[in-house]
Order: sequence, then structure tokens, then C-alpha cells
Amino acid sequence: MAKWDEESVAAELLACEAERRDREPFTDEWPELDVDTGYRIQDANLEKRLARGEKLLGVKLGLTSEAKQRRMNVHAPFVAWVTDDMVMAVGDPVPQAKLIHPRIEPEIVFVMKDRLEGPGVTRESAMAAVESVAGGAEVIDSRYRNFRFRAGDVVADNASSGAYVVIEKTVSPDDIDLIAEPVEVYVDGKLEQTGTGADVQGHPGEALALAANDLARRGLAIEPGQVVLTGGITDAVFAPPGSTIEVRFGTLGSVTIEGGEDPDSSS
Ligand code: OOG
Ligand code: MG
Repeated sequence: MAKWDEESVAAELLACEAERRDREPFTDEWPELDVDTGYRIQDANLEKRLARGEKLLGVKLGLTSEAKQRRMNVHAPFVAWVTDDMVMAVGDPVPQAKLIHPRIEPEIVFVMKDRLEGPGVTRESAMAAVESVAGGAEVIDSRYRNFRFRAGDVVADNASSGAYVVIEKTVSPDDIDLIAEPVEVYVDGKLEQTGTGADVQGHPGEALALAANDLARRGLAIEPGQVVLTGGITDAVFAPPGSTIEVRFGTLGSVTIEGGEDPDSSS
């Protein structure tokens, strides 16, 4: 019966990522894969990413908005890691050759000025540690077929990490109303999703505080210079080859991401 353990799940997730292969969630066969177990797997795979030369750039939050929780049917936020391997420049297409079934979601991004260590971090103390705010888009990709997973599965899978782009314009946290900041997501010119910063835990600073407090359970902190992706404001949209996705914020600028080429089409 002991088909899966932390080590084999960690290895299988990295293999799926490398081979662009999706699979059924491990919890179908291993219901004991809970969130704490998921974090041990997530951290083990971060170690492997760093050992192969990736650089840790910061933290991403998952499922901080109602829209995301409803879609994914997982009803609690969580944290995961971002590395330099996931960075896209403005203008880069979706890296289809690395991804299985990419989807794009708009996010508010913080760059940290000070170390932020929980527990006890509040929205106010979190925002006081922020250097700058930017708009961005995350290209999520799940190693689970049809994005079907339970909380332990998705935490283990580094919260469906894929790639992300940050818009070059930055503002001081004192110069933006993060609750009111609106965003629109267009697919092939058609408006598909709308939201505001308030959709992220009432204020993206709450998500930042949540990340610091959650990391503290593992003795970890958010470090100066790190980036924090505060979680999809709206539901994500599919970004297949040939599509064009535009993420347009109110004051944080906009970014257009081309779906790019189909890596499976022979030409
Ligand atoms: C989980 C990843 C969630 C976000 O911003 O909510 C995430 C998923 O939706 O597959 O990155
Ligand atoms: Mg996200």
C-alpha cells in the first residue's frame, strides 16, 4: 500500500515538470498528503532547484482570492517559492516548451525593503517593509491533470509555479490605493476577467502578512530584496499557443503576453 512517500512525490513532481507530463493528484492514492507534508515536499524540491543552479528570488502566494479558491475548490491560501528560472521579461511569449497547460492570472507584486519575519505580522507592519509595488502576471502550470488537486497536492507542487512577468513601472506603497487598484484581463482582445486589489484578502498587504506568518511556522522569513507575488486577483485564463493575453491595471501599467508557438507542432 505504501506507494508514495515524500521523497517519491517530490521526485515525480520534478519529473512531470521536466517531461511536460501531467498526472492525477497524489491524494487519490495517498490521502495523508496534507498541507504540512506538502510543504516538506515543496521545500525538498526548492533545495533541488537551488542545487541545480536556480536562484531563489522570493515567495508567491496561492489562492488568496475568492475567485481562485472557488475555481480550484481549495479554500485556504498558501505560500510557495519563485526562482530566477521562472522569470519572463516584458515582451516574452508564454514559454510553452516548458509548460503543460499554462494559464495567466493578474497579480500585485511587492519588492521588499526590510526583512519580514512572523509570527504577529499585520498588514501595517507588512506594508512598512515594502520597497515598491508593481503589477504583474503569473503564468501558472499544474502538474495535475485539468488542475484537479487537493490542498496537499498543490502545496507540494509549489503552488502550480510556472513563470511570471513583472511590469517595469513601480510605485511607492504610499502612492497607491491597493484596495481600489483595478485590473482587467483580455484574451484575444475580449475582456474576460476583472477585479481589484481588494479581492486579494481585502488588501494585498494582508496576503504579504499571511505569507510571513505562514513561513514563520517553518522558521523562515521574507528577506530584503525578495519579490512577493500576492496571488491571482481574478480567475486565471488559458494561454494556449497563438493566443494573446493582456493584463491591464489601473495605475500599475499593462503587459501583453503572446501565447507563442506550439512546441508539439512539427514544422
Ligand atoms: C494554484 C496556484 C495558485 C494563485 O495566485 O492563486 C496561484 C492554481 O491555481 O493552480 O498561483
Ligand atoms: Mg499566482
